[in-house]
Amino acid sequence: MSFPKEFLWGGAVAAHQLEGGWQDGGKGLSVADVMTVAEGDNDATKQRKITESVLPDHYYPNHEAIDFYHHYKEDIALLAKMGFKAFRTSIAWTRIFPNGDDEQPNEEGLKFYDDLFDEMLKYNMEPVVTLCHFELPLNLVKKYGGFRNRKVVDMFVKFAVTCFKRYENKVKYWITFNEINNQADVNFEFTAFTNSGVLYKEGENRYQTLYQVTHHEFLASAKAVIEGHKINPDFQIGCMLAVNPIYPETCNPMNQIAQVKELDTRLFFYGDVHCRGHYPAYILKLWEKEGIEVKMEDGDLEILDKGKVDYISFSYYQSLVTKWDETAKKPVRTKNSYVKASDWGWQIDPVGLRYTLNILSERYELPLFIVENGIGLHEPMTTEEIQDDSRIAYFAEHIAQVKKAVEDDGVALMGYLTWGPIDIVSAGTGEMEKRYGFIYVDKDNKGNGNLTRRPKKSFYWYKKVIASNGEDLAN
Ligand code: BGP
Repeated sequence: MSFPKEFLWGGAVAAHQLEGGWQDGGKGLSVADVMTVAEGDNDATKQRKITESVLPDHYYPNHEAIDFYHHYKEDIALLAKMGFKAFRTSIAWTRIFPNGDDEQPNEEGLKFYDDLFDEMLKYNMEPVVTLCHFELPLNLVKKYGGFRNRKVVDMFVKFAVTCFKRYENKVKYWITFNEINNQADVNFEFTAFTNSGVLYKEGENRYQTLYQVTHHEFLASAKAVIEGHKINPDFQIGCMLAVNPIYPETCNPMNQIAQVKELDTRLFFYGDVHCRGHYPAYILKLWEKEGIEVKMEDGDLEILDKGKVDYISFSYYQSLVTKWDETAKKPVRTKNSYVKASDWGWQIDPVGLRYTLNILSERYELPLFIVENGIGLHEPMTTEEIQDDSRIAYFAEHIAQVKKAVEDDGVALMGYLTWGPIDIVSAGTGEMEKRYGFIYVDKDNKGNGNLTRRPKKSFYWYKKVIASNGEDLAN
């Protein structure tokens, strides 16, 4: 048997992408509540609009999402039917501290997650909880500039500690910040907003902002790890990285340098600080050369060192390719002719997952946890069972590679969670019709539909995979 007996099979979601109930139970507005559905005909590049507040005549898909807030019992029962051993969700910060800077937590919000975790535990489903998954209180953006402001560090820690104490006996696995590194590309304004509540100002040095913001997030994460372990030494508190392995286009030596540069600044920098507890030499040099000055206070570096994470969780969807551009003197992206892409242009590469597991395992020697993997598909509404054979093939090929990493390469892996086991709102585009689920939800991009849930063919396939502990991948 390649997977250990206690291997955590299951799925993952984020509160804002499925809960709905945007004004229920005393919840405040979050960044996700002011994002529309992306428009445009190019699936790969369309982006969501961010509005200053909730405006009339705009459709905000996260407001209702799939109304998990009112359907969670039915949904958890369906996941339990598949045999889920773990379910990852996030705690919406705005249910607990509606404005982010409130004195007291909101009891109704705390109670909702008590009930939700109890429901999972009833089926022996381990909760895996992300504290900050793209849902900062909007008030923190407006009043403080999001994580630009050091004050937000302690607000996050207060939120984390409130959750640690309240759910001490229900939740063991925690994640501090979802995909902390996906804001590394500063040309992409959307991730600065969703990850950190940052709206770039005209003409500002975005890299200066990025590194200041991430310093604050590293501190917030490290402080949460330190405080969490005081509350319960058995807590497992991890970081979360969006991993897109980046291959060099050819064996041209300069393309290897392009790969090193890209991986360092987009991935390893974030993993290194979280796992090794200090800033790596390559980033200190980059700051020096680019004139970036990150404001730190006495004791910060000690906190980073003490607050190292217990494990590394990560998402994996696709791999990328880079080459050195001699004219621009920097790496540039190029296509991979060896792999196909999804309808949204995401390059499908199962072997890249094995590669990822290897590079993370070798570099950090920490347990790994795959907490997102999956494929978004167009699946038109039908009354028949959806025959999602291409999803089954995607998962079978990825799990086969995960197996090799565990069996042949000696990677220590805690579990495998698929992204969006039930159809939910896409984070990147706001579409409902970018479907990841084993369970179909009757709702479209405009909000039409009666929210009925229906298992797809893959529902029964994944159930069999879990029951056989990953041995039976046949369709
Ligand atoms: C990751 C996020 C998720 C999620 C997933 C799929 O970046 O952590 O929140 O949604 O990607 O992306 P999308 O929903 O844009 O297809």
